Amino acid sequence: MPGTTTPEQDRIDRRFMAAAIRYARRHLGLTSTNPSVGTLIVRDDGNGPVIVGRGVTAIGGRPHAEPQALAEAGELARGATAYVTLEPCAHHGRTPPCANALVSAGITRVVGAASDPDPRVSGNGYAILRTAGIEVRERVLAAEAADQLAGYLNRSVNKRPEVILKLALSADGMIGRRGEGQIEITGEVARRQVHVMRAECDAILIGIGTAIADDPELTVRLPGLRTRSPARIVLDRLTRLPAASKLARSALDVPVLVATCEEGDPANRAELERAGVKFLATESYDGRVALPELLEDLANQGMSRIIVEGGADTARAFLEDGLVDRIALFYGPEAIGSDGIAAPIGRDHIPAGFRLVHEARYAEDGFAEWIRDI
Ligand code: AOF
Ligand code: ZN
Repeated sequence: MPGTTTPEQDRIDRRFMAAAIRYARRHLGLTSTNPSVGTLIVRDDGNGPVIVGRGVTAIGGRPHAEPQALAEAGELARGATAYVTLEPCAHHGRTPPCANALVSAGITRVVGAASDPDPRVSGNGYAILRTAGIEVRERVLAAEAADQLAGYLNRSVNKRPEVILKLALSADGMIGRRGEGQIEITGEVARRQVHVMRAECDAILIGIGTAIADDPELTVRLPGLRTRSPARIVLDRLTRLPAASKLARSALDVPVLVATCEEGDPANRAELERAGVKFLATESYDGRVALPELLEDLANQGMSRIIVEGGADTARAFLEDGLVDRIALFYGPEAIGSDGIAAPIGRDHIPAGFRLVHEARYAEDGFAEWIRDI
């Protein structure tokens, strides 16, 4: 009930919701079409609030977060508060609705963050709780939860994955040097952060120019996270990806999807297929792969978050089509000079409608991230 929360209760609610959001991050990128939701069961027996149950949507998307947290809490759930990063579900899927599970377990207060646009849930989850006499507080850290759930929310609302545009910029706003392929702009700590971002996505996407010039591997190479490499997608209208590329040679270990058009080279395609590369049939528009249709197909395959990692033309194409939802810029300390390839955007040239949500320093490098509302 708005207006009846004391400042002390508000402080507690924000603290535990922040913890629930951090907990939900564990399975970001691993829950397929389902969002990675976090639930904490918290009770206060007079000595301050204590977490007695935790749940995060299971890998693959089920079970949901709430029943897992309730199972851990057991009888301690009776009279406790549940913190949920997304409105609890109200529909009968493979399991009964989470809203009903919270009621049956004897939870007396529910604090929610993001609302669920899924028409089976939207408003109905909270209604089940209120009808059962549970006190419900909505929208605590709603913006923070929506930031984390952006992949799921985009897929539900816009029918396409969240597109994250990641660029590493030199001090003079360049992303590379002409004719030199991959050059080091940021240091090791920043590169590791990129690998964490990759691990939380369903696919990494690049243009064929970058695939040929840099011959990148595009995997997650952090200790303990090597199994978290998402699929690699190459925009390759004419099917030019070399069969000898690192991408093609590793296609049996980590999926490679080539978005190609009718005009693509059939002989090279056959060779790539033998190497295990998969193809996405796409339309061409204005001499390049039609991006809205491609994204729709990827959403239909269950993808919720795509990270676009280059090059400049691919970045520009996504920006021009208005298909970027999150901009993640890393800034190295050194300038490249006049033979550099200019980035289509920079710290001072962020398209309208985006707002700054994170800033960080990774050793010598800077980082900033912007999102726009869904
Ligand atoms: C929750 N808790 O942890 C998650 C929820 O196909 P189903 O039955 O798994 O339902 C998918 C929907 O459930 C999904 O669209 C979203 O509305 C909700 N996800 N809900 O109560 C959770 N992951
Ligand atoms: Zn549920």
